[in-house]
Amino acid sequence: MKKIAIIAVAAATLASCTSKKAESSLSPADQLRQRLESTVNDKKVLFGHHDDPVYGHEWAWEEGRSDVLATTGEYPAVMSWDLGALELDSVKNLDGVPFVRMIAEVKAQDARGGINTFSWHLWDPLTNLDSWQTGDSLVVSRMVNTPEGIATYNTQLDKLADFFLSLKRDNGERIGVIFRPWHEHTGSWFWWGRNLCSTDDYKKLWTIMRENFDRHGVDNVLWAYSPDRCDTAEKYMERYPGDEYVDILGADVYHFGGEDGTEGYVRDASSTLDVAVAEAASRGKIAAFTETGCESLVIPDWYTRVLLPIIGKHPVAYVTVWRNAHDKPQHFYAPYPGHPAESDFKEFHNNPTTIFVK
Ligand code: BMA
Repeated sequence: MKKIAIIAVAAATLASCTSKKAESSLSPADQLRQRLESTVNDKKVLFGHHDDPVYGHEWAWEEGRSDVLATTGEYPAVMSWDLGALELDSVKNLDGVPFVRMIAEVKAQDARGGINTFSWHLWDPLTNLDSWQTGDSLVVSRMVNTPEGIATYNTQLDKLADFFLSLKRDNGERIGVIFRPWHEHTGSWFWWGRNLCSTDDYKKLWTIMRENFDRHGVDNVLWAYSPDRCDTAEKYMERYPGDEYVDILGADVYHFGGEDGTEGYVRDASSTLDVAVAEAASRGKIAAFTETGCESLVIPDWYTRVLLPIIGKHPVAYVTVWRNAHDKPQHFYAPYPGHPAESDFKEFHNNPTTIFVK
């Protein structure tokens, strides 16, 4: 209830400072930008979970179910999705989520006052290798520098642009969403990673994408840049495509190694978010903790003891944890009913700073 009250007050404040005319002239992306900015100004943080309402720990594809809902009574305020395989004309994404269902859930999340964000674990358009195939270090170079590569990349982008344009409310208004392409590029586990392409070629992935989306008239996307752990601004900004291409400065940092890994996680998440927050502030952008988590929640009070202090020190609009796989029992990042981390997660949910939605 309290969370709904917060959203209602925020909405009323926004409505009172913005005339109806000015509001309707804002693009869906700019409306979402305002929402995220006011979240940060109010010192709140939206909680997010990947694929939350379509499957969870040991269940899949039921409607209305969610591990976060089952443990807290509310849905995550941010639903995270992945578009991988849309570019192949597949009806399901790389983790088996039907795109038709994803679109329905995006609408449902918007209707309950929540937000949607998308990543893209795509297949290499020229050789059809998945995102994790790093044996060929010329993939990006061919994609952005050869006529065949650019044409094939644009064919993929046409499909993504059409997908984003199709995200509409019942009244026909487009739904503002976040898109976070080419993520974790400061590591080298995806074929667009740091050791697999030049800085210039990485930036071209963004510029070609943006030109394509602009040609399609996509006006409902905020762009998130999300490096993996980086302890200096120099590393973080090395491949930043430019202020005109980015709205949200993120960080993808996971907690590995259980309790032994706590110190390293807190250090790396803090140093990366220090940079994201400082760069966002100096550029008029929004900072976010775009991906994190402690797999299996081997630390039962991880949410309140480890994560909450980090986000308390870093003004981020949202924090997103990765998925609760239905077919890999140890691969989950939010607790499910009966898990030892459940009561701590309820406490995290009840903290006055965290936002979930009904
Ligand atoms: C990884 C794992 C994989 C999944 C991929 C894309 O972190 O969760 O099982 O296929 O993300 O969602």
